[in-house]
Amino acid sequence: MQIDQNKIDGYNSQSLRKHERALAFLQGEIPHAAEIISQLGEFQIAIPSWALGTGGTRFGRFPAGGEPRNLEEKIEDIGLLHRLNRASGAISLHIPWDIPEDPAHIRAVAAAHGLKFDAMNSNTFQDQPGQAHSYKFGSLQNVSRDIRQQAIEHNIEVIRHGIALGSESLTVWLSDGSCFPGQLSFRKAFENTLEGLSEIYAELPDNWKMFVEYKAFEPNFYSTTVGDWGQSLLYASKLGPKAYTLVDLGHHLPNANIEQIVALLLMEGKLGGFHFNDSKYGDDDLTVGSIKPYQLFLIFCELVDGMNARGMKHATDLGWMIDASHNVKDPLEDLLQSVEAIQIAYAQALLVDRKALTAAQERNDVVAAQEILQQAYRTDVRPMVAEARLRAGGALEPLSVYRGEQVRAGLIRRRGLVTIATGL
Ligand code: PSV
Ligand code: MN
Ligand code: MN
Repeated sequence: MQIDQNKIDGYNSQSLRKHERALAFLQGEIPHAAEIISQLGEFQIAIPSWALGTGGTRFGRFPAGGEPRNLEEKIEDIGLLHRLNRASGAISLHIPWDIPEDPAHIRAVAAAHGLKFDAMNSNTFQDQPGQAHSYKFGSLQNVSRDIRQQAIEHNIEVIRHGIALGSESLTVWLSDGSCFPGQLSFRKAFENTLEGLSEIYAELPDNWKMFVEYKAFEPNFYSTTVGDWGQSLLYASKLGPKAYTLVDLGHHLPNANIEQIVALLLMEGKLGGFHFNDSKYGDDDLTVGSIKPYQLFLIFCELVDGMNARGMKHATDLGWMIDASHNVKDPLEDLLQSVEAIQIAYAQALLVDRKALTAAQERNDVVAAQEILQQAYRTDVRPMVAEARLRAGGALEPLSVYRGEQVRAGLIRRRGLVTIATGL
C-alpha cells in the first residue's frame, strides 16, 4: 500500500498554517531550534519485524486484520511508516521468523522503501519444528554440550543471514535461567554462556557488533543468566571490543534507575543499543512514552550528554530500536506514536541548558538543577518534530494521514481479515 507524495502534501497543506504559527513561536523561544530540527531529521529508529502484527498476551490474541503475511509485507508496512514519518528507515529481523530465502530480492524490496537492515536477532527461546534438541532447560547455559552447540550454530547462521542482507549487528537475547532454587549452578551457567558467546563472537565480521541484551525475569522466574546490566557488561567486557550491552527499557526490576545505568554504560564505552517501549509492571512492551514519559526524557538526557562526552554521533553510533507488542491497538498506529514519543524525548533532551545544569550541580543547587531539566521537559517540542518530518518529505501529522487514507481497511482488503503473522 503506497501513499504518494501528492497525498501527503495535500494533508500537510491543510495544517500548514497552524504548524507554522506554532513553530515560529518556538523558534523565537529557542535560539538553537534550527540545530535541533536538523538533528531530529538525522535520527532513525528501527522497527522490529515482530511488532507489525498483534502479539497479544499469553491469554489470547485479537488480530487487527491485514497483518503482514511474509517478510515482503513486513518490509512494506515499515516502508509505509517511513513514508509518513521519515524516521523509521530500518528493519530488525528475527530468525527463524524472518528467514530471507532470497536475500538479493529482500534487499531490493527494502531498498525500494528506503530501508536498511538493523540488528539481526537470534532465537533460542523457542523450539523450532524439526530441531534436534530442546531449549527447555536453556540454550547457551545448558549442561549439554550438544544443546549449546546447536544454539551456537543457530547464532552463526543468523550472522550469515545478516551478512547477506547488509546488517552489521547481532542481538543475542537469551531466555536462559532457572525457575527454582537449586535448578542450576549460577557459575557453570555463566561459564557455559560465556564460552558459547565467545564462539559466536569469533564469527562476527570486523565491522559487526554484538549486543548482549539482559532481562531480569521471564520466562524464567528465579534466575536469569543474563539478568541485569552488570551481568551483560561482564559478558561484553570479557568478549571484546565488538561486544556491547543492549538496554531494553522493559527488562528491569521495578523502579530501577535506567538513566543512571545508561550514563555508566556510556561512560565505559559499552552501551551498544536500545529497545524502546514502556511498562507499568514488567516487560509490558507498551507504546513508548505512554506510561513514564519523564523517565524517557531523563534517559535521553543521559544519552545526549554521554554520547557528546565520547564524541559519538547520536544518529548512528547506537542501535535505536522499538521493541513493542500490541494487544488492543492497530500496530502501525502504535508504532507511529512510539517513534514520535522517542523524537519528542530526544528533542527535549537537546533543549537542556547543559552549561547551566553543570553550574547548578557544581554549587549543589538542587532546585535550580531540577528546574533546568523540567524547563526542557515542559516545553512542547512537537512543532520541531513535525518540522523535521516536513523537511524530509513526511507528514506533519502521520496518524491523521494514516487514518484519513484508511490504511488498515486497505490492508484488510488486500491481505484478509484473518492473517497469521509469524513471530510472537
Ligand atoms: C525479550 O523479552 C525481547 O525483549 C527480546 O529483545 C526478544 O528478541 C524480543 O523481546 C522479542 O521476543
Ligand atoms: Mn528486547
Ligand atoms: Mn522484552
